[in-house]
Amino acid sequence: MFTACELGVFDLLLEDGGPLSANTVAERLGTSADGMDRLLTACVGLQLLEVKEHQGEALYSNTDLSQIYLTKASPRTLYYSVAYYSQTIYHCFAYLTDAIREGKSQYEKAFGISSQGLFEALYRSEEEMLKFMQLMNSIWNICGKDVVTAFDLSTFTNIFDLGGCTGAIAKACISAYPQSNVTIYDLPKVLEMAGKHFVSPVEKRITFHEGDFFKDPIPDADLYILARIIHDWTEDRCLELLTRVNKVCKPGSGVLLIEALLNEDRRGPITAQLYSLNMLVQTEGKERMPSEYVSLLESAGFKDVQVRRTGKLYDVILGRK
Ligand code: SAM
Ligand code: ASE
Repeated sequence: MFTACELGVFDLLLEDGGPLSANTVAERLGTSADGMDRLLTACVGLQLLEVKEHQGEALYSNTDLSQIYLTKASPRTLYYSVAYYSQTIYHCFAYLTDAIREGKSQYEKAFGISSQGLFEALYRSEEEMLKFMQLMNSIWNICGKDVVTAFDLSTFTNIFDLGGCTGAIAKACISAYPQSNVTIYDLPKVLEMAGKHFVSPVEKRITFHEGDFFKDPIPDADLYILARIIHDWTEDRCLELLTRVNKVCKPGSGVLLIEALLNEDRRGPITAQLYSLNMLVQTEGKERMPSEYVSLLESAGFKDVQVRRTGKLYDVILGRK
């Protein structure tokens, strides 16, 4: 799947329209004929391609699944997620055995780098930063609306998205809540990239605020969203960050965590279980159960903590000061 995506197999079959032979695909994409023939056959086995015989020749076309999720131009594309999994996460998983032995991230080992911290490594070049941001952005095309509507957030009009990255959650918020204004709080270089590639200046209800959420002031707001932030960090760092957020909250203000929740008995869902291994090989964090988020939020001073599952990949936890 990774290779077919990266070579542009699904994009070619979409653009061309008609079913194509392995030879034609190989020619158009500049690959070996034999290699492409085997790859397309394997994609049929994975149900990513359909094949039919025409005058003794096998002709390939996309399945609905690959057309929707694996072509670059689709509004629900996961192309950029697949690219990141292929180029980055897959390499870290090659060291999963070491990660389990040592109980720590293998990211620097996998890429032969050394750095001060997680995001210094992830953002070691503009190219890497953009790839990570595209990964972060893509899943919200599929479940952004579900996470921002799991609770009624219409009473919150001044929203800060801490570590808001490409603004995907901010866009989902302003489209679900006509009264809301959202500020994306993130590191300066991330916001620079977000402005260039992801957020249009026409969008007056989205603004940027540069800062380091561990060190710099966090401005006043009635709701703070932290999507996939807590799962990146150690228990101590999480408590430090949530306590900082609690300090700037007024009574009645809220904090909304968006994360992939494990079941309380940790027997599932399989996506969250695998994401937790992903957090191990790549970060200092992990995926958590609802009770763990409730206790983190309560330790940071929040109360009335509620948990909602969306039935999709990511779930939500709402706390109040
Ligand atoms: N919330 C986005 C989402 O769910 O798609 C992005 C999540 S990403 C895992 C973590 C985000 O936190 C990145 O955009 C990163 O740049 C930002 N971040 C990391 N450390 C930060 C810091 N110290 N201050 C502000 N933002 C930070
Ligand atoms: C992080 C999230 C991720 C840090 C590193 C990461 C993911 C991959 N590497 O906070 C996200 C995985 N989830 C999806 C839907 O791709």
